[in-house]
Amino acid sequence: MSDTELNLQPYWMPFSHNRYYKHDAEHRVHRMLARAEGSYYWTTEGHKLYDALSGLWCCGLGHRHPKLVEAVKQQLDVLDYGTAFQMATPQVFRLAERIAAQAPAGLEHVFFCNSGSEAVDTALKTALAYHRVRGEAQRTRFIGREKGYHGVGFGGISVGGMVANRKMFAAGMLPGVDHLPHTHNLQQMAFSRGEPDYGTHLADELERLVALHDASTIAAVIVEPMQGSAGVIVPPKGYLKRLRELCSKHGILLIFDEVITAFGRMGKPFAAQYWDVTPDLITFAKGVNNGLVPMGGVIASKSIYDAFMTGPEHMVEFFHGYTYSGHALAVAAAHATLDVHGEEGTYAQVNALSPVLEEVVHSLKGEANVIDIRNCQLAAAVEFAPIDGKPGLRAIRVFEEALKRGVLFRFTGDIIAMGPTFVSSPDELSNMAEVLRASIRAAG
Ligand code: PXG
Repeated sequence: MSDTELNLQPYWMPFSHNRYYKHDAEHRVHRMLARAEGSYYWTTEGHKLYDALSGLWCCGLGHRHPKLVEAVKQQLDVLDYGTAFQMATPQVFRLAERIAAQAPAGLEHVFFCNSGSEAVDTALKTALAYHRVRGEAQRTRFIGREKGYHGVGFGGISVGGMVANRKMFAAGMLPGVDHLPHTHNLQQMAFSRGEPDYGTHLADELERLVALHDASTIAAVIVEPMQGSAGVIVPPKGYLKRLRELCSKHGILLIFDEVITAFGRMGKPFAAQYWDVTPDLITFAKGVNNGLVPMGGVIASKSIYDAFMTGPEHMVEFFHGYTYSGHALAVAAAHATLDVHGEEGTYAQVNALSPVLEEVVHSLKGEANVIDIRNCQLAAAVEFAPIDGKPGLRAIRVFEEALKRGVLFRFTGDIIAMGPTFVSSPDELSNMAEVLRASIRAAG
């Protein structure tokens, strides 16, 4: 079916400029996907696009990896949907065991859901209920961070720190949420490679919030170890360690939202290991099964899980769960993903590619309107000075120029973000950066 035969109105596109996309065919050029393989998409016009964000950060192994496709096909021949409450499959138990085995020591129990937003909801609810079951029910406050993205549930937008995602829904926000300051400071850290030297002290703002609210009212702090959606904001050196120390000192749970960082992008199973900081809860989604079938989850420490395991044994311990928790197809895809990580040495691949990404993106310093370049393992972003009075438009123009040249970037505000597939070659990364350079020049 060609673009012109499509009725574009019924589909309300998520997080998209619906009118810009639908009203002008020019704006849809190379933006209708037909198929994908490895690190590439093909559009309905047959135009080939290098996928510079691995889907939406989820397809690190590339699209339609044969082992993953086969695993899901085989699962379909055996069991489609298996009822999730009070029943289970051997595969879901094994998957939890495998994930826990890769997690930092002490994080031993895995709760499954279907997205990052649900994982965040699950983690926040776990934190609240945990304090309640151990007799500290007054610990109800959550601390998030400015510029944080924790999905789109009411919990996630409440602890999140992106104004556009919050302001429309202000009336529905969770009460009792406060925020740490974000750590991005253009004057102090523009063009830092990897972790910036500046900003460690910003973790101490938690002490100020504790002094304001009293530790006894605070349930948890939730942060993305690396802020992905805000445009790859890398934690200052020592920042996460300091947060960990302060949370431990005050009996506050630390939640790492690893929806983007888990399962490969940091060159380790989890960012917690990359930074050698162990939180009490980790959320994951996306990479757990390479985006093949929606899946998310939370990994909880032994002490959190154990705290729930009280009362009569025949009773439900945690009144929480989803129809599709541990969906058989998602589980099959996740097993295959973990297999491929082992067989193909994914983490080593990411560690080898990351310095290449750093080199090629930082080579864009000096291009017109580029005001910052950031990178962290296999994630990077280039930030532009906005066009006067039209914030966001410059990045859209760069995005459109890049589409013509065969690369699909992610734009958000005046930032172009990159999260290449783990299976990209150094040449593909360098081509990606050169396309970005040419697109910046063409966009003017
Ligand atoms: N937490 C984090 C840290 C995320 O990055 C979510 C929760 C929500 O996940 P779901 O599965 O509910 O969408 C995310 C999602 C981008 C981009 O361009 C990032 C996300 C999603 C889509 C685009 O950076 N992150």
